[in-house]
Amino acid sequence: MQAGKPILYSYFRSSCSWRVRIALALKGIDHEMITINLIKDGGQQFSKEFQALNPMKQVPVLKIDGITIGQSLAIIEYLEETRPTPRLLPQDPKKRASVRMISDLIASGIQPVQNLSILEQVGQEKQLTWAQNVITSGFTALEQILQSTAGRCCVGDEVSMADLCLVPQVANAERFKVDLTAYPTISRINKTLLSLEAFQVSHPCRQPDTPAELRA
Ligand SMILES: N[C@@H](CCC(=O)N[C@@H](CS)C(=O)NCC(=O)O)C(=O)O
Repeated sequence: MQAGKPILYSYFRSSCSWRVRIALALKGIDHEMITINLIKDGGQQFSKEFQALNPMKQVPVLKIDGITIGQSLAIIEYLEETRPTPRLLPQDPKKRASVRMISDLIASGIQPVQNLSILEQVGQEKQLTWAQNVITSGFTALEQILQSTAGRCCVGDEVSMADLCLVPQVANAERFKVDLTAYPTISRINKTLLSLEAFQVSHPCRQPDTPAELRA
């Protein structure tokens, strides 16, 4: 049976969706997009149809090659294994470990603790400080790690999965008004990556579901 075009379920502002959008853009994978509004109508991620796709009720989800994958890093690793060019995990096992360490630091240590559903539980009044504290503590560790791994990118000079995690997390930091002056390496790498086409076309300000006032 012929599988159709891959379908990405995405929300413009979702940093995890942005990771996958960058991977698809870098690897030149033609796909369709279905947007899931995480806010509207109490959140479209809670609909029966979407829960059937991802019981975690989160984006991104990618339907590809006849399977459905949730979890952005699992999606990126699948794309890497099935469509290896350009490479997003270095060949050298030590560099590969660094890429995974940085990706996990962001994907397990920062983003989930400032995700929408957590902030809702923290409450309107405290959520800005909460998010700022989470990101500051994660970025302090990351800045230190990058001192020994970074070149032009998070690990050496080649764009990797770690960079796909970094840029969307910096966007979250900016949205939560985190002062980035204490993180010169993070800021430098972010600036370099944002000049690349794959990061620009996948940017939250340029998605089909980006509201008019946030388009750029
Ligand atoms: N570990 C997951 C996290 C996915 C996640 O947190 N997605 C957020 C958007 S970035 C979401 O769908 N949140 C919906 C909610 O909190 O209700 C991944 O890497 O894909």
